[in-house]
Amino acid sequence: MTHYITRRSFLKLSAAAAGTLAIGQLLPPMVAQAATDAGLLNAHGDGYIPSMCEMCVWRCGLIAKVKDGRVVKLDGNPDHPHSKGHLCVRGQSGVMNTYDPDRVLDPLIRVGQRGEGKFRIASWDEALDLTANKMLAIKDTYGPEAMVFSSTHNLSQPQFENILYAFGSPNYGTQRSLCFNAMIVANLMTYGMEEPERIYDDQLEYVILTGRNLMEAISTSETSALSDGIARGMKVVYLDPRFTKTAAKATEWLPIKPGTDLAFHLALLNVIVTEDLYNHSFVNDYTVGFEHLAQEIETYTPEWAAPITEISAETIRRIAREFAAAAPHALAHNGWRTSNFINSFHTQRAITILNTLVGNWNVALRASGGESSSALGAPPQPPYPRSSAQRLDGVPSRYPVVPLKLGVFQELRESILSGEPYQAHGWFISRQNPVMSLPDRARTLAAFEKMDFIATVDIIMNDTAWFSDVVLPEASYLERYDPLSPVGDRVFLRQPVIEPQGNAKSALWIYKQLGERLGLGDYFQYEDEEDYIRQQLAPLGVTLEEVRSKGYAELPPADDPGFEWNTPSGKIEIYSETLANVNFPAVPTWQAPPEPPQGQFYLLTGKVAQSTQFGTQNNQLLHKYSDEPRLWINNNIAAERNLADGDWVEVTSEVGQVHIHLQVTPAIRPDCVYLPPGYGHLSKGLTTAFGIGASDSVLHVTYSDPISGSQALSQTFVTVRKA
Ligand SMILES: Nc1nc2c(c(=O)[nH]1)N[C@H]1C(S)=C(S)[C@@H](COP(=O)(O)OP(=O)(O)OC[C@H]3O[C@@H](n4cnc5c(=O)[nH]c(N)nc54)[C@H](O)[C@@H]3O)O[C@H]1N2
Ligand SMILES: Nc1nc2c(c(=O)[nH]1)N[C@H]1C(S)=C(S)[C@@H](COP(=O)(O)OP(=O)(O)OC[C@H]3O[C@@H](n4cnc5c(=O)[nH]c(N)nc54)[C@H](O)[C@@H]3O)O[C@H]1N2
Ligand code: SF4
Ligand SMILES: [Mo]
Repeated sequence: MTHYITRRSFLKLSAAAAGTLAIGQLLPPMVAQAATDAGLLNAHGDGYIPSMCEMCVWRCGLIAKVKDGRVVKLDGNPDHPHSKGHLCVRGQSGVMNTYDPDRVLDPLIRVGQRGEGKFRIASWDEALDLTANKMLAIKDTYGPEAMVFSSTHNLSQPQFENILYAFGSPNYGTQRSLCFNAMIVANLMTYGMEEPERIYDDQLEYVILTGRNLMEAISTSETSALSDGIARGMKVVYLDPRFTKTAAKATEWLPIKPGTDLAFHLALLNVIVTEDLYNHSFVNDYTVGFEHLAQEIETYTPEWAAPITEISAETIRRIAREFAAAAPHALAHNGWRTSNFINSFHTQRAITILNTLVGNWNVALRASGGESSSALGAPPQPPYPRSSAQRLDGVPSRYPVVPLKLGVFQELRESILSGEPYQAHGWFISRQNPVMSLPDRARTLAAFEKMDFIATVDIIMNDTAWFSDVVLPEASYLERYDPLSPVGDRVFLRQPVIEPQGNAKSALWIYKQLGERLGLGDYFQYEDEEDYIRQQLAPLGVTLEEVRSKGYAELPPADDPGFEWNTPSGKIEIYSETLANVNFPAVPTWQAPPEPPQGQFYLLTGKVAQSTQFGTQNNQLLHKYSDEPRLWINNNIAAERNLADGDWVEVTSEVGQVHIHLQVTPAIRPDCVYLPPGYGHLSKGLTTAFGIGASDSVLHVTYSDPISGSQALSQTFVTVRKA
């Protein structure tokens, strides 16, 4: 049967699915039993079941209301430290993630040309056999390294990683270099840890947010802590070329010139050192290299930074003094998506050092208790085979300080295109949409053309699945188990609150089945999903049955490392010998980023509260809350250029062109434009989202920060003219 995905055939498919639902979607029996025993479900099987949200990577605790075998409402679980009883608008709309009429509910095998959208429905056996055979053929002909794997952070990533490392490929693309490499690598070089936890206690008085738009780019716990802090008078300084919702809540909005945050922070360091406002005993006892910094920043005065940042010297000096006066109850937030410019690594290092100089460790920042997961069990498995092949993304040869698990995804794509140092032939993708998230979409599609085989695991026909040869449909987060999720001193359970629709399956099942077909069964020593979780829970002495009704189990408290850092010196490294050894500046130093030529604009990206990346625009509930995405342009510039609100414009960068309606607003600097992300889909299998807006990935030029490998997402310059 040829399944040509058009709106009509999707509707036909979904009508068939709805037919099966109408005669009674089932609750998973063991889950329903536990909820009934705990008094959460009534005799008809209606009531409440705890689980976890997956509308973004934050994984808040939820309580699903089920009625007649269907999920009808989602609320926050008050016991979860992230959500504390609340779900954001995306979390509350998660019902339509499961009941999206565009869900892929059967394995699909491509029958037309790539990108044509012609697929036929296949059985799991056929789709998995085909996938395994193609992967093994590539391995036999070119070696395991010719298979590339990529996935974005999720709970079944350990099973995904088992497939790739046991298969023997070193080529692993994650979203991290498009997201937070600069921040993570800077933290590793300074504190020897990926990300210290930020403490928002009642004492915090002063926060500097560098492009961290917490009111829209949501992390529930931090977003609500920020609101609470503002309500009790905490001062918030917010740097962003756009007036975002966080700017609206901040005490002070500084519309900094893009790419110059480094100059701003270097000048803060200059004032704090030259005016002797730093914490001498903390610096003496717990840091190395202060004198190198003091020397480097001598010339970085507020007067030097003012014309660069377009923030006055008085303002910079005042903020430095206020920050130091509030210390240690002061926090310079190191951001999350810190992939803006090729100097973002130094910006991040400057921020870590600003925190260090005022000695806010264990007051505003502390070691994160991330290692509590080591208290969990896991099925036994053999060690991975050693891969002698070079990684295609240039880690560590060209990126010596980037950890392997971070990688440099956009460089991996470049190597596929160049065929150097060797040619990749296959790509296995899960829970990721590189067609949209990598810069320069045309190059990503060209890289796909070089592939003999592409397989994608997703819940909908995302743009990457649209260009794949096989699509393996995962059950949605309300329909499946995942490995446990440790958060602080608890471990949370994702459990199915309804049975999967159609033939969708959990990732735990999919990877085990694929692993066995690849001859890697030893890496998947669990009977089924419940057995896997039982093995995880075993050392805690609690049963899965006990965890089901509460949704979590307690973990033994993690050790508090206090004032110990996992750096070569055991101290906070203001000067990093590790960086010096590979010929990178060992203390932050000014690097001017490129600026747009006359008449062009910086193209900015930034999250919106009602969608997650590129994966939720097709959600029919969220769609209702979303305005048409338009290109923001400053009102004075629009007037100068005779452009009006709503005009249809042509936006052109050196690599691509899009067309979009204009939004004329004073809420953006005159030298910038902003395109809300997540639209401009290529997949016609997304019938709600297709045809709306434009994708900035068409315009983004590929630039990697040479130290952290972060893609510089604000470093694309565009022209705008009436179309
Ligand atoms: N609702 C929602 N929440 C999310 C997500 C989502 O998709 N939707 N995604 C999650 C993820 S994966 C991430 S990484 C985080 C990201 O959260 P954030 O770190 O806040 O990142 P963005 O929203 O991408 O960008 C923040 C701001 O940076 C500004 N900006 C651009 N260039 C510069 C510059 O040079 N300097 C300064 N100071 N600002 C600049 C942009 O105008 C934008 O407003 O959000 C998380 N939370
Ligand atoms: N232009 C531009 N590019 C960017 C950014 C930007 O703001 N603008 N942001 C950058 C950042 S911060 C990040 S983190 C990356 C994100 O980049 P990606 O990770 O590539 O993008 P997502 O849209 O988050 O991809 C997640 C995919 O998971 C699918 N999915 C959802 N639920 C499930 C599930 O239960 N199972 C499975 N198997 N799949 C599921 C969704 O349908 C979606 O296709 O993009 C980066 N690139
Ligand atoms: S922040 Fe929102 S979308 Fe993300 S897990 Fe929490 S409720 Fe879900
Ligand atoms: Mo991200």
